[in-house]
Amino acid sequence: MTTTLLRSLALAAALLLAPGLRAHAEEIKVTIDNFTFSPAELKVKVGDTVTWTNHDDIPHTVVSAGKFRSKTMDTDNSFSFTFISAGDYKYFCSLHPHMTGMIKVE
Ligand SMILES: [Cu+2]
Repeated sequence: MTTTLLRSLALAAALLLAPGLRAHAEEIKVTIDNFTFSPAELKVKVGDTVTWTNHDDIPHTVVSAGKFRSKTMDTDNSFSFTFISAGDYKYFCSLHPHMTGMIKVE
């Protein structure tokens, strides 16, 4: 067996033993339009980054109590957060608390 092949096998074994580790985390987009987060509920994996972009012509925020808090986003402004632990993250707009969303991180 060649050294290269052995290295490949070792790498494959390491990947199999560490299913939680992924080479490429994803970037997921949530849009804010007409006072609505879309999609309102989202499933992502640990390590993924979610970016919210405000398409309304009035300001909004993205707040998850104790987890993350954006600045006030004017039109076309964005806020990103990388989820490093699993769980359900309910969030809302602090300026319009009836605007709610959920990120499920697994
Ligand atoms: Cu708002």
